[in-house]
Amino acid sequence: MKTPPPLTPQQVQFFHEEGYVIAPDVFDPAELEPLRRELAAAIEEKVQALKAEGKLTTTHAELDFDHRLAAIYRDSKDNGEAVMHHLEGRNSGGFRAKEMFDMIAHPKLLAKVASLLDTEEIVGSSVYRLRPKLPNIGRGIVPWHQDSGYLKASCDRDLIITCWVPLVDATVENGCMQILPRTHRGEVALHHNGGNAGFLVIRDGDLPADPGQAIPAICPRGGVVFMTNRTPHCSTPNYSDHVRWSIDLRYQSAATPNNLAATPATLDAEGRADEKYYEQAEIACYPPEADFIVHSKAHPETVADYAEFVRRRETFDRVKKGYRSIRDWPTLARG
Ligand SMILES: O=C(O)CCC(=O)C(=O)O
Repeated sequence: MKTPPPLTPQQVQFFHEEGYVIAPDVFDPAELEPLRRELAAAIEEKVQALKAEGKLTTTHAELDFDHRLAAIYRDSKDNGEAVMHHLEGRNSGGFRAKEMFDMIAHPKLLAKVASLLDTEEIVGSSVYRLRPKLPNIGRGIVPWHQDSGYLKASCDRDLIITCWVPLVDATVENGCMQILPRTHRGEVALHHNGGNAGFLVIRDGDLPADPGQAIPAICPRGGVVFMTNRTPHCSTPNYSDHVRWSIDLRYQSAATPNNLAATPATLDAEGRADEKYYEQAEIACYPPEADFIVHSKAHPETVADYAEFVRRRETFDRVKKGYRSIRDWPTLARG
């Protein structure tokens, strides 16, 4: 198969100077359809379960994927939350259907990531998220943060790339991200626990630049917003009538600390792994969630297929309770 094109040298330069780059045409929008269909099927599954339990009468089956969840939430906050929880927390750690993995491991995306990391040895992170941002509800609003705020401080100087992939056109109206450009080279800013919806937050005064300088990361369906782990970003409310569906995926060079070596030899009666496992998991920038090889020119036989991806994630979910806290941020003062 022909190797898909990397980012252009101009796009790579822009990324390193600005801390982000928006590539409008990474995918043919049709390539997002399998994931959109799978999500639509998962919504239908939960709607039918809620109906069978007598909690929901109007299923809104006539509405398309972009509108159905918004209507379910409008009718009943509890049902809307139940459906979102079903999607986001499916199998206790994020949506992990094959169609999601196919996006994470998509050759077109990995070719672009390789050009930003400047290596063909790429590790994918289980810290990927599905974000159904519903119209006019608060919990989709993500406060200012750098992804490094969630990662170990020892990885602050490493490059971990976030690929933000909208499944609908992302606009200012439906709450696309806001990005503070040219601010990714300094120290990681002070974050606080207890931001909106439980997210970490950088208070305006602790941001490396005036938030008024932020740019809206408008991105069409098929495009990708690439950001560094130290690029401050947030997202605003969705004022449209549809769900702003997106996924965010993370990648790093195989030379950056990871937990690939962590595979438990034994589990005790409480399901805890042996010490060696935790030591090897601890090395990673984000110890609790499984890293996996998504691309390797030197050792293609080590690249995880879907079964390996699921196996590693399930192992981590089973034994993850033993980790120390990732980062000791203070909590926002109330009042
Ligand atoms: O999707 C959003 O609104 C925010 C995404 C985000 O904060 C992230 O990908 O780190």
